[in-house]
Amino acid sequence: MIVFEKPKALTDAPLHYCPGCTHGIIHRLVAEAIDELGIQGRTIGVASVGCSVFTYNYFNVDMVQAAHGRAPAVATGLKRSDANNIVFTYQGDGDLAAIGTAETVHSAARGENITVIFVNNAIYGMTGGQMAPTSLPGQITQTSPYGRDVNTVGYPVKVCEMLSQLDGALILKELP
Ligand SMILES: Cc1ncc(C[n+]2csc(CCOP(=O)(O)OP(=O)(O)O)c2C)c(N)n1
Repeated sequence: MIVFEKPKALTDAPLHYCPGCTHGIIHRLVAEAIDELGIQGRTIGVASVGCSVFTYNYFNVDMVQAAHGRAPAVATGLKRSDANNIVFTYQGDGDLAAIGTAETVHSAARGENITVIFVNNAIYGMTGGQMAPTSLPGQITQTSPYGRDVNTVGYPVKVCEMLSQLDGALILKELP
């Protein structure tokens, strides 16, 4: 009897992530959900820019690479072109909450029927651990060696709380 195996929605490609990184675990959780829902054949993932830029090698579904921060805009097009598509993005906090803030907020405001996997590690990982909009007050990063000083750089952006205020994000639409 098989009690543990790799999800079908993951390829056999070896992961490139650093030891201790949680992207691999999160990939697995997403892949398990795709398997359980039986949607592998109609799922399209949108890879973003950041440590997880190579997700298109790891998910065993159709994948599209978006420019930095633009994954929700690409996902919008993929979903609207065929409502049968199940479309998800996979984005870090630098991608989603900094350069891609507009795409994040406006796709939610429009109530797009897409799934956004938000991997918030509170830094820019790929470029060396700089402060992100989500870095916590006092958090030490490469660009805040004495801790994030809210008096000079402001407070963290609370993305989920912010999006929860948008009517478009809250209206439940009928799924295809
Ligand atoms: C247009 C553009 N601006 C800046 C960069 C540099 N850059 C690459 S990844 C990244 C941030 C990645 O951070 P995050 O989205 O939090 O993902 P992580 O690497 O932490 O998983 C930045 C600023 C880029 N590649 N393209």
